[in-house]
Amino acid sequence: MRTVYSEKHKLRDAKIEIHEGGLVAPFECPRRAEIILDRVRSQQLGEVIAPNDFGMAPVLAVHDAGYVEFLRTCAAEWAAAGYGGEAIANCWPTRTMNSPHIPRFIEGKIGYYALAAETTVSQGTWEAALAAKDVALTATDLVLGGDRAAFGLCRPPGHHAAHDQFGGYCFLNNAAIAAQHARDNGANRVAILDVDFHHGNGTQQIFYDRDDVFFLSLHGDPMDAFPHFLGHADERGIGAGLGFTANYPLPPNTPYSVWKSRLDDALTQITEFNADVLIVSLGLDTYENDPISFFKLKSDDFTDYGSSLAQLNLPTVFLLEGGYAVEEVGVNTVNVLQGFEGATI
Ligand code: OKP
Ligand code: ZN
Repeated sequence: MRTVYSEKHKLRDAKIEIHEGGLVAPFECPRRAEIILDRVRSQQLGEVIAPNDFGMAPVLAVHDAGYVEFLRTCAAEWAAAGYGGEAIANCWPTRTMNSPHIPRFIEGKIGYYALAAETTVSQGTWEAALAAKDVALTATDLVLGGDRAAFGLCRPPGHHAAHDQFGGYCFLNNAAIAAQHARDNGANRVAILDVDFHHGNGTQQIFYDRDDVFFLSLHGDPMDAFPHFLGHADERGIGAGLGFTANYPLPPNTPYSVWKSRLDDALTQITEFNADVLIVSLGLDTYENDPISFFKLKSDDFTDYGSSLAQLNLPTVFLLEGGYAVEEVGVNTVNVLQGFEGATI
């Protein structure tokens, strides 16, 4: 399969992340993408191509215009306020302060649009996020054009980004933008399968009331893991969307055998949905040695489930999300893709 990659991911190179009571170098770092690209090349997965520029329309099809303008201007407004470092939220409209007014000053505005504080908006973040959505859209076009599958090597990731919120290392929701693009270009039903360790709260929120995009996610139970406030099994969609969201929260130390049985259930639901296109939010942080996650998948397990995904026999777009065991993230990513390609259907 072909891989879509943009060097512009390197423009997302934040220096700090709030983690366990201190500041650390961000887990979501440029080296992740370089290691994955190296592995794609050394395993000769297929051609590596650059993205096309799709402009802003596919972004505005799923994200709020004010939010997008905030992302575009945030780093500059932070600097213009005389603030140093990287733009970071420290105050939110919480449960007891939920007025709809959006502050004009950047310190309030960033709190309004943030869903978590670990993620800064550094210089270059916007340009990298734009490149990532173009990577996702280009990979989607390959599949809409007849490729069996394609890999969008997206960075920064996207699945935590909601209609008008960033956080969890995500700014634009690449998978949601891709799914809507598929809907607008001939696919009647799109399934988004999120296998990242973390719940894809942003993707769920964007499609929660819709019956044309089925969102399914396996993840660490939010009672124990980020994003803490969404991803419970009783979240199943609303209105027309009821039954078109499926969550599989799983406990600490979940082994592959248990994870795989939940995956098989999700795959059955995707088959019954009769999807035209499958988008996989491909996080590799289910790996046993991931530094911020608690599942126990081994490298060979990624090959195994890649082969199961192929059994759906659907045009499939893989979009990179998380995975922070940097030295192994290339092997684990390409294992999924080679498991998919090596499957006999
Ligand atoms: C982004 B993606 C761990 C805190 C983690 C943010 C995690 C973002 C994950 N104690 N905080 O889903 O891989
Ligand atoms: Zn994750």
